[in-house]
Order: sequence, then structure tokens, then C-alpha cells
Amino acid sequence: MTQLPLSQDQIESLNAQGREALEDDYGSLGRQLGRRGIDIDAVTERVASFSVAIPSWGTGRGGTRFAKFPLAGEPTGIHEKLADCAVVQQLSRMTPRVSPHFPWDKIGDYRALREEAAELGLGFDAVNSNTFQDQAGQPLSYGAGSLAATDPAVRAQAVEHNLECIEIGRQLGSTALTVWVGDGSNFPGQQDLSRSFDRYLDSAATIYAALPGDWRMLLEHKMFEPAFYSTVISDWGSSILAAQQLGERCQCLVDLGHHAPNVNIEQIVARLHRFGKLGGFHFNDSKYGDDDLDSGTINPHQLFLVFNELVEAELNPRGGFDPAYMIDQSHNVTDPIESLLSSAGEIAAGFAKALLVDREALHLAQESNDTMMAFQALRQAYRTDVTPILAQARVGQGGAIDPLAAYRQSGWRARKAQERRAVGVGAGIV
Ligand code: PSV
Ligand code: MN
Ligand code: MN
Repeated sequence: MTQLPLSQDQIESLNAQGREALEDDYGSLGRQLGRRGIDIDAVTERVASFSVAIPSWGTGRGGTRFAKFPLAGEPTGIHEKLADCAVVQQLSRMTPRVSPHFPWDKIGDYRALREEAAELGLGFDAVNSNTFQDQAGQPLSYGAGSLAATDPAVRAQAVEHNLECIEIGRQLGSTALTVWVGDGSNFPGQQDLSRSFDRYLDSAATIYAALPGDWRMLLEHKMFEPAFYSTVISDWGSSILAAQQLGERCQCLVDLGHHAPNVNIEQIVARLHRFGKLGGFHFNDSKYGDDDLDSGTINPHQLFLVFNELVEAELNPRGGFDPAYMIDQSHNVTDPIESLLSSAGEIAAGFAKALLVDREALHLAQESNDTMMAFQALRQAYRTDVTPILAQARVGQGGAIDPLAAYRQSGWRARKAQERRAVGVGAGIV
């Protein structure tokens, strides 16, 4: 039986206070959309079936390489992280899966963990491997790289870790392995740019060969950091080349913060989909680099344009369309649960707005080179306030009309501050 973390009665009674206003707003938006030939209930239904995974590490306070400022009551291990994810899911009804990270989430019994998650109404999404840090007691260092290291023993160790992640993921019910490596260089000449890619491909092929039949391997590229001169899988070009060489079930994962400033990410989405290689998406926002700020806080228009391409891709699935969506943020100055609630809403808003685009008008304008009308088709959808649709989608599934208000009223964090042990200060993580 599902054991939800918050009192459902309390959520319902807060909803009761907001229901009349919601019905009024929903009715008004429904009439507006009706004039545009859009059935609001059909859009709400699509939004209600939308979901995005939470990274287990996103439930804790993040940090920068300068400092981490812990929050009283933040989770100290995977069990507490799951409880916090369940809070986000109970209120938002858009985040039913957790993406674990190893060895950060290492424990003894993964079958029991899967059951524990199920009791909280959660499942597991892609498993993330970690060969960008050294762990206590690890025989060999990743200081000079992991999957692309020159030392074959280091490469073997990194491969072995990924195989272990697959095995853990199998027990958790995951069906994808996400691989992001920090391998790269800080000095011109430090690394042979071609041979390092060869070594990466070789290691990745061994991992790919071990994938269960219904699994995918997702390659996450990132332009820089921790390496500041060259990175082995630096961009979508390197990523798609690797994915194409490795095989059909190897695809690319786009993290919004992993590109050069001003790169046209929506076009990357279109390109990857065109060749059947769009495997997943990490949502966050950024101003300068891989800032991992909350989704939609800096550039909500980009988020909308990305979803516009995703909706187009879904309408033209070509070989298939099933990207793994995840929030990948570092919550340095907020309560992570609040950031996750707000971000899930922003992401769903991007999706909802993309659903409102008059595609016939857009395609017609594109075909006839009517630039202004093509843009207006997007602009009209982007300008629409979809708040009532999101609230209705949540409420229809038992979630909160106003997730942040309900969360604050629950007193969850203050209670956890009493119950959980304190997390130490120190340098941050990714
Ligand atoms: C590092 O940049 C990173 O944030 C990547 O985006 C990964 O998805 C994440 O760490 C976890 O490995
Ligand atoms: Mn990421
Ligand atoms: Mn990142």
C-alpha cells in the first residue's frame, strides 16, 4: 500500500479553498482557447500524463566549488532522499521517478529499496554512473581520466563501475544508463585529441555490450568543466558520433547547461531526433555556463522553444520518440523541494505552451515563407498563461493547486530538521 509522506487531507482542504478561483480561471482560459479551436481538457489531459524524473542528488543542498551551505533537515542518504522525492511527487504529480547516482546512493539491498520507493509512489529512472570523482578506498585514481584514460587498468575500473550500475539498475527496475564523464584536458598538447576519443569509444563499447536487451545507454555531453581546454565528449557532435558507432540503443542526452552560450539548443534537439539519437534531456537553466539554476528562471523562452521541437518530434516520431526527461539542478540557496516543485511546474508550462501552438498555421506559414505569421504562431502560444491547466492537471491526480503553499503549510522541512542528522559544511558537488 502506498504511504504518502504528507497528509492528503491537509492538501485537499487547502485545495478546497482555491477550487472556486481555479474553476473560474480554468473556465476563462477554456473559452479563450476554444476561440482558437483548442479543447482545454485535451491539453490538460496531455499535461497530466507528462512526467519528469528527479535526480536523487537534487534533493540535497548543492554547492559551488567554493562552498556548500547545508540546510537543516536536508536528506542524508537515499532513504531520506526518496522521502523528499515523494513529497515533490505527492504535491506536483509530475515527478513519479527518481534517477539514482552511484556510488552516492550505494546501499546493500536494492530490491528492498525498489519496494520502499514503490510504497512512496515512486519508481526509478535512468541510473547515473560516476567516474568523475575518486571514492574512498578506490584502487585507481580518475585524476587522469576514466573511460578515456591512457592506463588500461583505470579504463577497466571505470567500465567495471558502469557494469555494476547496470546491475544495480536492473534490480531497481531502471531501463537506462546515463554516462557523463569529466575526461578531458587543461593544456594544449596534454592529450591526443583523437586517441582519447578512441579509448572512450572502446570502453563505452564494452559497457554497451553489457546492456540488457530493453535498456538504453545515454551519452551526456558537456562542453567544459572539470576539463577547461578539451573535453572528450564535449558537444552533440562527439556525442552523436559515439552513439552512432556504439549502436541503436545508444543515444544522446542533452543537458541544457552543457553548451556554449547562445548555442541553438532547440536545433540540436531537432538534429538528434532526425537521426533517432535523442535519448534524454536534463532540465535546468543558466546564465553563464553549467550553472544548474532552476528551470525557467533565466530563459523560459528557450525552454518553450525546446518543447516546441519536442512536440514536433513526437508528431513525427520517425524511428521512435521516447526521451528520458530529468531535472538536473543544483539548489544552492533554496529548499530543494521548493525548487523541484517550482521547476516541475515551469517545465510542464513549457510543454503545455508548446501544445498550444497552432501547428497547421505554423507549418503553412513556414511553407509559404511567411516569417511574421510563423513567429506569431509561436508567440501566441508562448504568451498564454497556462497556470490553470497545470493546476487542474495536478488536482485531477490528487496533487495541490498551489504546491508551494501546501508544502509550506505541511511544515515538512522543520519536522525533518528535528529528525534528521545534520549534514556537514564544505565544498560543494556538481
Ligand atoms: C556535471 O555537469 C553533471 O551536472 C552532469 O550534468 C550530470 O548529469 C550530473 O553531473 C550527474 O552526474
Ligand atoms: Mn546533467
Ligand atoms: Mn551538469
